[in-house]
Amino acid sequence: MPQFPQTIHFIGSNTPRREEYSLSDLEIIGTIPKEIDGAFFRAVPENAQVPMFEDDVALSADGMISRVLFENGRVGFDIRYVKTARFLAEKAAGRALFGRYRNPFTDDPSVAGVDRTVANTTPVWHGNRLLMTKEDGRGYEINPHTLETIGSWDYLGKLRSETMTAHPRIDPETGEMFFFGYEAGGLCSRDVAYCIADRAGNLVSEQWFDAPYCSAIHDFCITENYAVFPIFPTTADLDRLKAGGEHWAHQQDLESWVAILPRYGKAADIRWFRGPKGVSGFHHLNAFDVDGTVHVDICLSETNAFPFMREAGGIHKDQREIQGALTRWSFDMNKPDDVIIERPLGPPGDLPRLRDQDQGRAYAGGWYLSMNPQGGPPMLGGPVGVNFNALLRIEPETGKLDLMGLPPGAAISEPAHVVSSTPGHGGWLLMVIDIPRSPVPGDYLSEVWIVEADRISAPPVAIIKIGRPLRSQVHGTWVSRQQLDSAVHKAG
Ligand code: V55
Ligand code: FE
Repeated sequence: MPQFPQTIHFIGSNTPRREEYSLSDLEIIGTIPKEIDGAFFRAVPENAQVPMFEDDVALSADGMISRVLFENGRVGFDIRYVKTARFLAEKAAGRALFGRYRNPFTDDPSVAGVDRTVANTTPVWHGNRLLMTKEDGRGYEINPHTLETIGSWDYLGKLRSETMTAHPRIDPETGEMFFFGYEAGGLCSRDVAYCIADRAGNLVSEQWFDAPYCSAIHDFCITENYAVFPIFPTTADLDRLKAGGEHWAHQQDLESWVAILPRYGKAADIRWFRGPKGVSGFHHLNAFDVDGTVHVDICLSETNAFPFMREAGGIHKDQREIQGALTRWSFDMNKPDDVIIERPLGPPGDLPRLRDQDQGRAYAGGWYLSMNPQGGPPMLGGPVGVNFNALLRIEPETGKLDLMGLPPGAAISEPAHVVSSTPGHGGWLLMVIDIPRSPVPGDYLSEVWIVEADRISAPPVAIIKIGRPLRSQVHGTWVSRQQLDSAVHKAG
C-alpha cells in the first residue's frame, strides 16, 4: 500500500481528508447578518492519490472546490474535486501519474501531453462564470450551483496564453477583469500575456511581453491608469527540470523588477523599474495612482516564503527568522528614472484582503494574516507549512492597526469580505478557523467566523460549526446571491 509522506505538506491542517461531501443546516452560534446571503467559495489542495515522490508539496495537490452556502439564515457546506484531466487520468489508473510540482519530465509516460494543472489556488467569479485557477495552466470552469466541473476555460478559444494567473483584478467601476499568464508560451518561457476581459467576460485584449527572466509572477495590480507587475527572483530553468529537479529556485543575488504600463496600453509602453536583490512577495494588498505616482502595497519578505523554493536556491534559513513587512513601493511616473521609493507600512504577513470597491483606488483600510504575539506556536500546515494565527486590519495612511488573535495552536485562513447595506458600515469578514481538539497534529475542528470588518478585535457576530477538520485552503471568494442567480450555469 502506498502511504502519504509525513512531511509538513501532509500533516497538521495539511492532513489528507480526501472526501467529497455535503452538509446542510450547520450549527450556528450568534446571528448571521442578513446581507450574508450567497456563497463563500474556497480552493483547497487535496491529494486524490498518494504522490509519486516523498518530497511532494502541498501546492501540487488536486484542487477541490469548497462552498459555504448561506440562504435564508441556513448554512450548508459542500466540497468536490475539480475534475481536471489530471484528476481523471489518475483516477482511472488508481495511482499518481504526474510527478513533481510543475515538472512534466517526472511524469509517467502514459500522460505525456495531458493538461497537468490542478486548479487548486483561487475561485474566480467573472462574467457570470466560476473558475478554479492555478497559475501553471488555464482555469477550470465550475457550475457554482452543483460544483460540477465543466472543463478547461479558454475564453471560447480566444486565449492564446497557455496559463492564467490565480490573481486577476476586477475594476469596481468598469467590471473589467485584468489578468495575465506567465510562461504563457510554454514551460520556462519568459512570455507574459497581459489580458483584459470585459464586464460580460469576453476576452478583449491580450498583450504579450518578455519578463527579464522566467519567474513566478504570482500576483499583480491595477490602478485607475496602470497595470503593475512586480517580478521577484524566483526562477525556473529547463535543464534543471529535465534533470528531474525543482521548477523554482530562489536567487538571493538577483534583482527584482517592476513592469508598469498604462492599463489599456501596449507591451511597447512598458517601463521597467529595477528593485532590490533577493526579495520576494507573493501577494499585493492593493495599488493606486495619485498625480502621476503609482503606489503598490506588497506583502514583502527578504527571501522566498516557501522552504522548498529557498532550498532549491541553496538558501538555508529558518522559517521563523524571515524578516518582512507590508511594504509600499512608489514610482514617480513623471520622472524618467527607474527609482523605487520604499516605505514599510505594517508587520510581516500574507493573504491580504481588500474590499472589492477599493480595488486599484486609494483605500482607508485592508486586512491580512499574521502572527499573534500572544498566540504561541501556530498549527502546522497551510501552503508554506506553518499557519497564521492572527488577523490584522491596517489603515495604510495612518498606520493604525487592529488585531484579532487566535487561541494557542489555532489556524486562520484567508478572509472574504461581504458588503453591508447600511451606509457607513464596513461590512463583514468570513473566514475558516481551525481549533485544536487535542495536541495530536491534525486533530482539530473547523469553524467559519463572521466578524465586523472594521471592528475585528470585537468578538465574532456568528460562528458556524462545520463539525469536521477541513484541509487548509489557499484562497477564497465571496459570491453574492444576485451573482449566483445570474450564473451562466444553472442549478437544474
Ligand atoms: C502559490 C500558490 C500556489 C502555487 C504557487 O501562494 C504559489 C502562492 C496553491 O498554489 O502553485
Ligand atoms: Fe495566491
